[in-house]
Amino acid sequence: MRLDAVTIFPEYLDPLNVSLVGKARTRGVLDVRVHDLREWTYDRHNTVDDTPYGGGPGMVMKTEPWGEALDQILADGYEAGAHSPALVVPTPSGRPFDQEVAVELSAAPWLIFTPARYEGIDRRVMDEYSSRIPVHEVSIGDYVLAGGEAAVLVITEAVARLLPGVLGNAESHRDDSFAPGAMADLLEGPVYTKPPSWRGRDIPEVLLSGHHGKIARWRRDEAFRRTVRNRPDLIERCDPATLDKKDRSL
Ligand code: 6GU
Repeated sequence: MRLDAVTIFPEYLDPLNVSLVGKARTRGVLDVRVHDLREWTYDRHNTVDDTPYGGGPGMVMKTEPWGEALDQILADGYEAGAHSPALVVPTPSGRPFDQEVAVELSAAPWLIFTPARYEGIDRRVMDEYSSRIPVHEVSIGDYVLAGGEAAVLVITEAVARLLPGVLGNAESHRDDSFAPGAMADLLEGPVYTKPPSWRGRDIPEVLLSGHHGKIARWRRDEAFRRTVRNRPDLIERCDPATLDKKDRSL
């Protein structure tokens, strides 16, 4: 997968060199290119923003630097053999980013992120590019960040770990909270490792029983309890057929 990101703070995206995403890059699974939007400014102050038409607080990012940046990145990418680009526009007014969107984006061959600062980008930029390529406006939660760069890190990590050959063990996705399957709509329960007793706290005995049926039942009950406590909204909107009689008694 090819990833481009255009930002006025390229160093904010340095963490893309670290850990899982960094490893995906060195393995050649991910081709990441970070660009400085100010390369496409031509005045002495490298201006990227201006006052909003109609008045109001804050500043709006200008059309011309974004248009030139995106035109050049698209042309260079096509030239290098990339195809089927899509824009990912982080914005608090976008569609909620969740595991389903992550799976959808992980199937794309080429994503171009446009994290904005200030009050956002002049609307005409997205109108222009959405007439040419898919544009996904996404929000990572119901709070306001100072800019979209942190969202780029979040989205990239969620997408990269779904790419073939990135996680060591393909099974690692299976029990993820929010993964489809038997535990769909339930959060993951608690996990334990050695030693069996620590500061007087013993691991739940069932995990030492060797009884796989009992262990599976216990894990499901713990997942259900945790979901009721932390995310009652997930229980409300789940398919009742995915709950069993024992869930209802908890
Ligand atoms: Cl994607 N950007 C900004 N600036 N704030 C956010 C967000 C994105 N998602 C939630 N809040």
